[in-house]
Amino acid sequence: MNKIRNNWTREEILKIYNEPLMDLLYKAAQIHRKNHDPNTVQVSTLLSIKTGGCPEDCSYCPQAARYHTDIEGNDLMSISQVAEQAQRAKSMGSSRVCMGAAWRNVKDGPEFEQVLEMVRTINKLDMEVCCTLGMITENQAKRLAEAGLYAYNHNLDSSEEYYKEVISTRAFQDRLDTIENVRKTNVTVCSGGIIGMGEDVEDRAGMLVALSTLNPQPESVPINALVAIEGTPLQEQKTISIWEMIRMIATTRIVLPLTQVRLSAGRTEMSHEGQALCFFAGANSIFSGDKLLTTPNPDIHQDLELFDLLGLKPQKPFVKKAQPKTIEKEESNLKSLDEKPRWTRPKHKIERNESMRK
Ligand code: SAM
Ligand code: DTB
Ligand code: SF4
Repeated sequence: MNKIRNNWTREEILKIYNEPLMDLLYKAAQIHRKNHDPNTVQVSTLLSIKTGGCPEDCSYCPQAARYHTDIEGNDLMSISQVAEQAQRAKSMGSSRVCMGAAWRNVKDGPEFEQVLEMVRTINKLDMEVCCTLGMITENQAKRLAEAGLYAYNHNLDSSEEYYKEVISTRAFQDRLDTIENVRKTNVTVCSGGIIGMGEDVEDRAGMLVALSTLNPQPESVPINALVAIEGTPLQEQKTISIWEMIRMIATTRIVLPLTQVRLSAGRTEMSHEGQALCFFAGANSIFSGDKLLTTPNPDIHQDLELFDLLGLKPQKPFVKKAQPKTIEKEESNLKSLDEKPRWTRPKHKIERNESMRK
């Protein structure tokens, strides 16, 4: 086992990121093999349970109501639809379902109760359940934990400095506060970010400082390549080179040795060879299924071919941590508090985002 360090500096991380590639790959692969089975990859399926119409201004996101994007918005999915999709994902070899909602934050009320029921339903199918619902309070985190939630995804997205260039409707500290609320429960933390938004390498290192100095470190870290969507302020961004993804994955593996590192959005642009190098560098998780939340992802047959080619096996559920118990609503001592929390509304403006407004 590698000793976990929670005091990485930006300079140290930058030095690792910029090492000659063969040295970087060799170091990352050694750490990977010490801490994980290198032939096992965790497979998660995304389910957009509430699509579009989000009040936030995240410059990368097609679901922000203010941008002119070509997505089909939907109200909250029914519990039976979710159960059917989860069952299908399970039969395709997925061990985790990650439910995403285009919300700024969770509001107590009937929709949250419905999400809690979705969590109970999927946990009873013996799959790991993850949610990404925006900001949550401590009481909401506890209620999700009681329903049987395994992981909560809440990305830091970039360095604290670059975050202000991407989002003006909330602050980096709000993200850290939600992660802290999740940490007050036994739900695991999934938090990562996006590369290719115009940030520099220092910002990538800054994001890894923020993630690696969390104590405990997140159990999973998704690394997304920006999917540049027409109608969003980042529509003109060029797809990042696979070499940048490989360096980012390897560096993440070195500073977060025990974490599941997820090769997330952007795989449709990556060759099998490129993805193989990402797995060698320490990636050990992917999203499967032909759709992420709103954008395409390689279809299951392409991924099966890739797994077959590389001799990879999908990870079974609950190998890293035991399955949480589901407590039914009637048995719970926790109640809806009908809270009206005041999350930050930072004052800065992002001109690029303003000019893309409807
Ligand atoms: N609304 C919730 C939130 O923001 O936390 C949950 C859903 S949000 C779509 C989840 C994550 O998807 C974002 O934090 C971002 O990292 C990622 N994401 C969104 N759009 C993306 C894009 N175009 N390319 C890559 N990643 C993207
Ligand atoms: C994460 O880090 N990436 C996923 C998941 N967590 C929620 C989302 C990727 C979204 C890509 C753009 C889309 O499909 O809308
Ligand atoms: Fe809303 Fe999440 Fe998209 Fe930001 S990333 S606009 S919060 S759905």
